[in-house]
Amino acid sequence: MRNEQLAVYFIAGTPNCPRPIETILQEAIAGGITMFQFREKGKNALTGAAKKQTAQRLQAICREAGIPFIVNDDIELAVDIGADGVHIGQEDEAASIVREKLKGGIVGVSVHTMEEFEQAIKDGADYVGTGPVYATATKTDTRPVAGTGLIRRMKERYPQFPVVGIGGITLENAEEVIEAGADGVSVITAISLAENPASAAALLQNSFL
Ligand code: TZP
Ligand code: MG
Repeated sequence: MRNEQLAVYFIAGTPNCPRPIETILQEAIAGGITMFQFREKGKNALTGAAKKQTAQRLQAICREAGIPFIVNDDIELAVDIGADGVHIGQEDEAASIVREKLKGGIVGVSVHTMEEFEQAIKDGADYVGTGPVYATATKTDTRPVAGTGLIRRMKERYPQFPVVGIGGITLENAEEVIEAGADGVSVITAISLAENPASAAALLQNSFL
């Protein structure tokens, strides 16, 4: 993958979306998102066949738009439908094992310390996500708010390695995350609950100017 593909990384599952997730994804793509992660979690999350069918519809939308379609956690689903990649946490299998199962797909890993970051690099991760950079209500079992300091240190030590910030990122603070050195911002709420997901995505892109 290229670092630029992380620029505006939209993450969503049906519980995050007040309108059909397919519609919101299409609007976000029109606004210029560079990558999408299907993260079907929490209350009323789809499972089984419904989850798979939704994943396949979203995958088709991403393919048409030429952006990577990444599946959160569910390695089996990712392999089953031939997703472009998976995103895993510290609780999941090592990136090296996941990479093997995925045969060439993108493997993203959530990290919260420099040690976890260096381990992810050793394990062959393609990119890491780190946060929560700011307070978020979207995920309740997060680590403490990290601010932008870790991103800064990570990119000082490994300038080329792709890093994306996550957690509480908005149109207002996205620039700060990029300024700290991140290759991009990953957001749920800032796009999924935006009145106009297309313009939200476009404004997030503007954080790079
Ligand atoms: N991991 C750390 S914070 C978070 C995840 C999945 C939630 C990000 O959601 P939002 O709405 O962009 O704060
Ligand atoms: Mg996880």
